[in-house]
Order: sequence, then C-alpha cells, then structure tokens
Amino acid sequence: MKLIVSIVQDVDSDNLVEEITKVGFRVTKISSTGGFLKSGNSTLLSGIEDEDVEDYLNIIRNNCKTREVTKTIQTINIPGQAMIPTPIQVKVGGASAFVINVEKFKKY
Ligand code: 2BA
Repeated sequence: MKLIVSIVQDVDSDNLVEEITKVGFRVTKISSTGGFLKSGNSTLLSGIEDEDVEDYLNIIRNNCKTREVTKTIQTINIPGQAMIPTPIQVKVGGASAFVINVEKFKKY
C-alpha cells in the first residue's frame, strides 16, 4: 500500500475529492498553506493499493490545472532606499504528489 499526499489548489479540491470518491478511493482533505505564496491550498491524503496508484494519479492529473498568480515582493536596489513593491507572476502547479510506502495499515 502507498500513502499519496497531494497538494492541490483550493479551487480544484472539491471536484477532485468528488472524482476520487466516485471510483471508490478514500481521501482525507486537510486545509494547508503554501510556504511561498502564504495562501491557502488543500492537502489530500489517500491510502491506495499499489496496483491502483497510476489510476489515482491519473485522476489528479485530469482534475488539477496549472494557473498563474501574481505575488508582490519587496525589492530594494540601493541600501538605505525604500522597499519597492514589485509584482511577479508565479505559476502554481496543478498538483504536487508524494507517493510514500506504507509499512502497516490498521483500522480499529
Ligand atoms: P507555495 O509554497 O505557496 O508555492 C506556490 C508556487 O510558487 C509553487 O508552485 C512554485 O511555482 C512557486 N514557488 C515556490 N517556491 C518558490 C521559490 N522559492 N521561488 C520561486 N517560486 C517559488 P508549486 O511548485 O506547484 O507548489 C504549489 C504548492 O505545493 C506550494 O505552495 C506548497 O504548498 C506545495 N509544495 C510544492 N512542492 C512542495 C514540496 N517539495 N514540499 C512541500 N510542499 C510542496
């Protein structure tokens, strides 16, 4: 069994959970925050049998879109000068998925 931890954009998460559960996989959704943008995203946890991993990853691939967002960073050109807010475009991935070996899975 594998534990698949995937970080997805909030806007894709409801539909993704729907598609994951529709075919019988189980999922837990956790609200999370990206360290770079400091904005909300969603982390999904699923325990998946080895032979189903590719099917599960395909569902993620088909339901998460890459989008561009604007982030304002503070830049300074000369020491002692005021900080200048500078907008930059950041491409946020459809999903970042980690597939982790599960040593043991028990339900009580
Ligand atoms: P954030 O950390 O808020 O990052 C959002 C997007 O900002 C990233 O998209 C990436 O395109 C960009 N980015 C991140 N750090 C950067 C940096 N130091 N310089 C320039 N651009 C940077 P994604 O790579 O698609 O990541 C989306 C979210 O997935 C991340 O949100 C984070 O919450 C999570 N994530 C991605 N890779 C991760 C990893 N290796 N470990 C843990 N969480 C990860």
